Amino acid sequence: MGEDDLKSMKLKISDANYIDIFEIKKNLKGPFIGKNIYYEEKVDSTNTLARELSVKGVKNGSVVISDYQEKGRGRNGKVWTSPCGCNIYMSIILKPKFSPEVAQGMTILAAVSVADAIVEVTSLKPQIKWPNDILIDSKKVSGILTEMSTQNMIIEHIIVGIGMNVNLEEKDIEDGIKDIATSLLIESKKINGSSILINRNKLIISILNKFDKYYEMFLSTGLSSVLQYYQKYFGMIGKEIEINIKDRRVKGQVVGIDSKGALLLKTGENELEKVVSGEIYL
Ligand code: BT5
Repeated sequence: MGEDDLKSMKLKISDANYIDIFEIKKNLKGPFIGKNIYYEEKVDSTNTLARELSVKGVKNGSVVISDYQEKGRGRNGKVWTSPCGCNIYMSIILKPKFSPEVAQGMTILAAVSVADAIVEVTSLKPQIKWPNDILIDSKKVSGILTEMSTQNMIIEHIIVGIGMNVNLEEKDIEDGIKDIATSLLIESKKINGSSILINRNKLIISILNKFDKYYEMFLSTGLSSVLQYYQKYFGMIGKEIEINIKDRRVKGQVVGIDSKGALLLKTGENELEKVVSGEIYL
C-alpha cells in the first residue's frame, strides 16, 4: 500500500465510522476478554500479529484489531479479502487450561457471538453454516479462523480470528467472491433501503461481550450449554449435504452437533459420521 492509499484510507476511517478503542474498552463488561486491546491501522493478518504478541507473553483475553489486512487468511491457505476502513478484522488471544480436544468449541463460541451481535446491532437475520461461516440470505458476511499452538498436549494459545464485512459496498466486493459474499450494509439496504453506515464499534463491543459470556459458560458447564444458543442460528438440521473431509467427499443428512462441536452426519441407515472439520456444499 502506497502513501496515497494510506492517506485515503485515513480519510475514509476518519469519517463517521472510525474504530475507537477507548469507546470499545469502556463498554466491555466481562471478566476475560479485551482488558488489553492492540490496534494497528494495517497488518499482514490480525491472527499473525496475535500469535506474535502471544509468544511475547500478552495476557489471556487480549484482542488485536485492524482496519486493513494485507494477507488476511481463511482456512487451509485460502485468502480472506480485507479491504480497508469498512470492515472488522479482529483476533482474540486465549491461553486456557482446558484440553486441546475441546478447543474446536471456540469456533462455535465465536460464531454464535457474531450472530448475536448482528441481531443486536442490525435488523438482519444471520444463519450459521457449520463450522465457521455466518451467512445472511445465503451469502457469507463473516468467517472465523481458529488457530491453536500446543506443546506436549498443553495449549500455549488459541487465536480466534473474526472477519466481518460491515460497510463494504457491493461495487467493492472482489470479482472472485461476488456471488458468495455480502456485507451488513448491503443486506440492510435490501431490507429497509438504509444507506446509513453501521457502527463498527458497537459491533465489536457486542461480539466481545457475547464471546465473554459464552466463554464463561463454556468454562463452567461445557459446550452443550452454548450449543443451545447456537441452535437458533443453525438452519442445517435435516438438510442433505455434501462435505469434503480431507480428500474424500461424503454425502449425508445433518443430525446435529456433538458436545465437542463436531458435525453429526447420517450417512446410511445405521451409520453416523462425526466430522471434526470439513467444507460443506449445500
Ligand atoms: C474463513 O475461512 O472464513 C475464515 C476467515 C477469517 C478471517 C479473519 S479476519 C481476522 C483474522 N485474521 C486473518 O488473517 N483471518 C481472520 P474459510 O472458511 O476458509 O473461507 C475462505 C473463503 O471465503 C475464501 O476462499 C472465499 O471463497 C471466501 N471469502 C474470502 N474473503 C471473503 C470476504 N471478505 N467475505 C466473504 N467471503 C470471503
